[in-house]
Amino acid sequence: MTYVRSTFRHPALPKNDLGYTVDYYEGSLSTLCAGCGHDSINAAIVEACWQMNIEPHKVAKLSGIGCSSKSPAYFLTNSHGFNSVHGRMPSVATGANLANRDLIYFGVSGDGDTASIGMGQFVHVIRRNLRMVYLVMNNGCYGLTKGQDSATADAGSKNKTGVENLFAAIDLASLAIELGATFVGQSFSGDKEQLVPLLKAAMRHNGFAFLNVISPCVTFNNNVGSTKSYDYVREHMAATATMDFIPMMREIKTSYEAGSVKDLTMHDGSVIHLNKLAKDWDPTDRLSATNAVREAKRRDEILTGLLYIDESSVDLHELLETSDRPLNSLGKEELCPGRTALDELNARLR
Ligand SMILES: Cc1ncc(C[n+]2csc(CCOP(=O)(O)OP(=O)(O)O)c2C)c(N)n1
Ligand code: SF4
Repeated sequence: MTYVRSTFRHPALPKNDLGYTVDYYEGSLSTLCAGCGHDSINAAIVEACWQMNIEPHKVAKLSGIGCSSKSPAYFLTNSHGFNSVHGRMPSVATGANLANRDLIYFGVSGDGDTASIGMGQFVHVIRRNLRMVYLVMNNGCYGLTKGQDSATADAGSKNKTGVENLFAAIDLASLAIELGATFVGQSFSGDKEQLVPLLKAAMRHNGFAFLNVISPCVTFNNNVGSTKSYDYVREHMAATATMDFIPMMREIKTSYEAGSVKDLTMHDGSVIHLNKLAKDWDPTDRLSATNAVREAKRRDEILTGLLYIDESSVDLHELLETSDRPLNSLGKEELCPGRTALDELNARLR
């Protein structure tokens, strides 16, 4: 492996509406194992942000601890970033978001980071509908600490040493739907075509957007008998729909057959255009989404794509009626309105 990356880029590389080529959205050279699924997800994030004409300095990347949580170093170098403590990314994201609502919050976590030590924080950030993308790079093991089974490893799945996992898996997508998440998607690191539009829609969602992305660990959990290996996931994926994301104000041009198509309008006027593949599934109906995931599981399939969305989602700022401006833009008068205002406030509480 070489640790030197050329900075040369072809002068004819396409530019987005901001005039940036895709390399402007890249991060540092990855130190993950060659072939790690996490690096493919990082590449999809770079592509999605470039296509969406996002100013990198308008993004804050947040993570916990793990190989997955190292990932924010490998995309969007020109963004804000905070690599926090194991399982504690949601509370850092909550604080940052409440202080500055004008950034796109991009949280990256692992199945260990979320489904074990971070479970308490995960369920509460869902409940609060914090506006952020929360992406779990799910490999069914603790990659960074040498491949122990995680809580998302399926019962009966075998790890690299051939030992079978005895315990039922926590299905993070089902859990998120059950707990009231307003956007839930599931994908595979090897399916960039599906992952990029899902990421774009998640970044535009007005609330908590959860993405559970199966991301094989080539070093510790890519063996025969593992249900998170590249081969197994490729053989067992079943997509709910093919999907286009159409940013606000763009004309919708499609060639899908009538009947199978569903358009979902997002808070800012962007549209998710779905060409439905899964029968008896309605992405705007929580029960239908729950049943679709369960039915797929019964067939030994991993349901991918957009699973559930609440188009009328109301995020934490709207619920709390906070200032519509970031705190750092408020002046002294607004932050400290003086003795009379304080007395009036106290009088109202008596
Ligand atoms: C408080 C605390 N407990 C345990 C650890 C050890 N530890 C580091 S990463 C990790 C699990 C990582 O697994 P996952 O989140 O699935 O990420 P992956 O490395 O598989 O991407 C653990 C247990 C730690 N760093 N801090
Ligand atoms: S140990 Fe596994 S999860 Fe970690 S970088 Fe290597 S392949 Fe990826």
